[in-house]
Amino acid sequence: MSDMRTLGEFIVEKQHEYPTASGELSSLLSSIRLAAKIVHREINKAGLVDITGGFGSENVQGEQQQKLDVYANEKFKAAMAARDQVCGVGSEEEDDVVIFDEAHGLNAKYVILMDPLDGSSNIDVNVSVGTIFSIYRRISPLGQPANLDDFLQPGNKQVAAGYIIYGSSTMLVYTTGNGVHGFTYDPSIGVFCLSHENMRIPEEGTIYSINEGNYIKFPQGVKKYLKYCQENEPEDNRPYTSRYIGSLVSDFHRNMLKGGIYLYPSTAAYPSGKLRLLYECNPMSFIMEQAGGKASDGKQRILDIKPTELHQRVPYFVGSTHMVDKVEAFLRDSPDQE
Ligand code: AHM
Ligand code: MG
Repeated sequence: MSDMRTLGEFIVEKQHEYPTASGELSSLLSSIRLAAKIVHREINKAGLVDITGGFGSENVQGEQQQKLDVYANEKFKAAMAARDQVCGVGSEEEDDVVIFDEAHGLNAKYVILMDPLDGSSNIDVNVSVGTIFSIYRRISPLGQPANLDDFLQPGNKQVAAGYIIYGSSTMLVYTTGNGVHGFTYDPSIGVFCLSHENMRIPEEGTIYSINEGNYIKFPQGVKKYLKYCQENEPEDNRPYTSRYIGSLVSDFHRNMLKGGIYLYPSTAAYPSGKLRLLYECNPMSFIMEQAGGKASDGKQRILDIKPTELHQRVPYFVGSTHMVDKVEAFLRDSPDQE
């Protein structure tokens, strides 16, 4: 039940907890809130107007872009460019980083990385999609254009991260490193209301989420872990339940609320995993750790990986701590031949 605090009020309230805060991050989060409302509106009319379907172009990873991918990318970029807090944007939908080198961009201290519309192939079939974002303080000096190094920082340097899920209701979930908070959008008044303060994931869960169609090429450790999930051990709540939407934000959100694990290991089509480190795995991992869960590439903490490329992919295991520990143990005990 909402306690009638809005996202805007909550952001201001939290800012007071940091005496040195200048308000720029708060203002940046407000820009995201605005773009989220616009994208929410567009997604909700996707079935009504001729806006769904392929856009005819491919993004840098060779995937077909949907119209709403492009729309969301433009809206989030425009919301960032219109204010003074962001000096550049990295996006799944942009081949290269976009640097804001006008006067206000030069003096802005944050960069943002985003997947403006993740899981967008689900829109045509009325399944939930999401926006994911990750915010860093720039490392290049103020007064100069930002550069790629500002974006290639490890995830443990994030100052904020969040996602918006456009589902049966639209929600915005974010962290600034002090817990995870969720806000549900009330479209009748155009406001995000606090609905999930201080979200925590159970340490142990009973849901596993993976695209089992790729099974044949999974690492041995993952195959063994899946068998473990399916074994009949009622005292241990096994067999677990399999749930896979194929939309990271939705699968993640459900697992965070109920307890579970999401896995995207290496596959035949994606030998390094499918998901992108900088704007999918890092922000989700920051949120997951802040909610008391764990995120790993199978061997190491996602947030400690030093990125080398903007669109880098990584195997991904995220969710309830004990479940991620378990899959790591299986991977350690059953290494694949290199
Ligand atoms: P996208 O960024 O091209 O939308 O791909 C990311 C999506 C995730 O949301 C989802 O978890 C995953 O890809 C599903 O992949 P698959 O269809 O291979 O199971
Ligand atoms: Mg994506």
